[in-house]
Amino acid sequence: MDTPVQSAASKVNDVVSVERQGSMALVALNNPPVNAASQALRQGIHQAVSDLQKDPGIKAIGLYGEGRTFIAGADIREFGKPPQDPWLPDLCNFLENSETPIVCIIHGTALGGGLEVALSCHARIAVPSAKVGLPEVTLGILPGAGGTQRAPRLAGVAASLDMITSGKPVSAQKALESGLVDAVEEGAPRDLALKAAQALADGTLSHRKTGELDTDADQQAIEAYRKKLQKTQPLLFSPHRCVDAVEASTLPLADGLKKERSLFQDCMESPQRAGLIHAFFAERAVSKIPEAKETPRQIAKIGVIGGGTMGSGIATACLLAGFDVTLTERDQGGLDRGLATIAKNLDGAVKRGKLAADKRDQILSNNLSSAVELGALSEADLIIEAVFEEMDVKRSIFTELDKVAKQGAVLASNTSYLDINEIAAVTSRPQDVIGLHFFSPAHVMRLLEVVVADKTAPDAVATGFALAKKLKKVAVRAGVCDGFIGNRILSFYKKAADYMMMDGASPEEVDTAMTNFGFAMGPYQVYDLAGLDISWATNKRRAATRPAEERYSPILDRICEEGWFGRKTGRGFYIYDETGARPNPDALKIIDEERAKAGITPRKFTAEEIVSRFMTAMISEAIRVLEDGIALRPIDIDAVYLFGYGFPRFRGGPMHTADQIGAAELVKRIEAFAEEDSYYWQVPALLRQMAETGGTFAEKNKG
Ligand code: TC6
Repeated sequence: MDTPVQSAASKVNDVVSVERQGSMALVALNNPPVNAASQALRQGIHQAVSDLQKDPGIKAIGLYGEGRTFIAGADIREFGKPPQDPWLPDLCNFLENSETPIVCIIHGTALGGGLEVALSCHARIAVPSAKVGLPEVTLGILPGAGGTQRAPRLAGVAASLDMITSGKPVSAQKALESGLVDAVEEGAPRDLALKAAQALADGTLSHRKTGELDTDADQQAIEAYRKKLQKTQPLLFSPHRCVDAVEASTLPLADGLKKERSLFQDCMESPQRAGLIHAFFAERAVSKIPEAKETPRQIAKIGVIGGGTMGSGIATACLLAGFDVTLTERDQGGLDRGLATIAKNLDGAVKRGKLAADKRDQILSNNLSSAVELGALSEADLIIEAVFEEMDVKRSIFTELDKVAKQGAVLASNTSYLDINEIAAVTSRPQDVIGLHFFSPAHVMRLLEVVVADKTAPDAVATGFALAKKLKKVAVRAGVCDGFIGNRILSFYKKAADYMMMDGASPEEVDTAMTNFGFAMGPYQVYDLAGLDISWATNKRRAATRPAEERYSPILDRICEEGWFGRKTGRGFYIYDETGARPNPDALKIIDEERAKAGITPRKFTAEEIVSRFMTAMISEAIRVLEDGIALRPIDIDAVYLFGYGFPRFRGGPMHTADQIGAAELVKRIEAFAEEDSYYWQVPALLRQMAETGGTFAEKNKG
């Protein structure tokens, strides 16, 4: 009998190593942080498996990931660059055709190209906590390494369409039920790999061959998805190509793979791919701030001042993340309303399946307390003020907080526009004062602007970011100015929409043009949803300081004078009733009257012109926000708009869009618009410089 060969792991390259255990071989992947299938990983796997295939003593191979996960996908950073051998699709075909059978162990996540590698192996074992998925569609592409062909052969067409067009990962258990994995087992990946390789060699783990599909049910599922996606995602490119690719799984494998490849290339060339990948990195880039190395302060107890929509939403978000929350209000009536809103929000979380019903009861009885005086917040580690937008009210609250809050507590204001320096100045501890600007509904929207005032301590900033992580929000660092990043830009481009409305475009035309561009809602739909009274109050606040040269549209104020505040009153720019929303004819009458008063003969705006003016206005103010240092990098502005303002993800954000349009073209547009209003339309210095000397905002993200 041969003596079993045992070897310490030997390196194939920096990220792949091989260990021999008798007639079994283990191939370990170690490419932190997520074992992305970079060129080195692909090359290492290829090299390891081809060496092992040549060894007649090796009967089976176990492939597993070291660190926190199996392969989390192709290396996204390589997209858009010239492909380097071995290509992932070629590697997958090579693995599938290996004479020496291969089993892989999935722990952490096997996503995208990672799952495609797994599907090419001859068997798959997942640990119970593992997740598998094909999220390529969220990046504007499709599973291009055989996923659209091999998943249907293992899990069926309907289950694969669901996974591939939604991009959502599924649990190990679900993957087992659908046939994507062969077993779910507890254990360390290396141990499982050895055991499974042995079982594969023994024949106790079957080596599954896949067959061809072509049934009526499959064809029906394909047609159903095609119809559904045309309705739900008409603007997106890749989901439709995903369906086409899955349809090709009814062909012989080689033909299906060929079709998949060509559809994949179409997706790679689509600008949506670049926008969606930019959005993926934006979500992660924003946490790279100067204060990232600071140790955040410990937060367990949070105080929230104000039980309105925002305060209750913030309290809900904190409760859902496991914090103890004390809500305070001026009087019992306000407190009761706030507590009722929190209970309603938690009920909504139960209905959406985000929270178990018994957990909701526990939260309400154990983690939430309330009071009508600020003294109740003396134990809080973080206090978030969310009362209405009036500086005097905020100042008096912070003066009081300075007396009652414990030393070291972070004192935050949820103001959307006001000066945090002025608020901090009424306390004896400006280093603890910060802006935490949530977006409504605060327990749903992902954006959190962390507003850093002149004297805010670095560890208070780090605390804001740590809080966002716990709340599963995207925190973006912002400087102090009227409206910070998001609302400052919004205040500016809203005027561009209002000027178009004064000059002849209807609110509905503007909204339709912008929703067709990809926004979740048009500006007038947003006005109505947020409440016109809020914008009316801002208009009044700014009236005294509004420069005489600035053009002003009084339409919104006039609508508010009628008591129409948008959705909450059933009327605004639109009328809302059980039949849905339709343009408000009385608002249109006001618009006509105001045009006549201003001596304007209304003119026609094409959808293209509306988008051009709207986006150019948004981008030009975004550039000024960057010039003023209010945002750290262009990508921070993109994240604010993607996660807080319904900006179409496939367009990557305003600054990514600016790069697509090009600096020279933007300058040309602003100069043309400036012929009719040279006060509003001004070329930002940075844009002019970029138009003259070249350069992109993408480059500025790196610096
Ligand atoms: C595909 O596979 C296509 C195949 C067809 C080919 C023909 N590449 O999210 P985290 C980085 S498409 C490169 O904070 P988590 C990430 O940027 C791909 N880098 O961690 C971050 O870097 P930073 C399909 C990647 O534990 C760091 O890793 N796959 C990749 O919260 C940590 O990431 C996907 O779409 C990557 N693929 O979540 C999966 N993935 O520290 C995308 C991550 O320098 N990834 N990074 O900022 C994820 O969903 C999550 O990262 C996760 C881990 C669930 C794997």
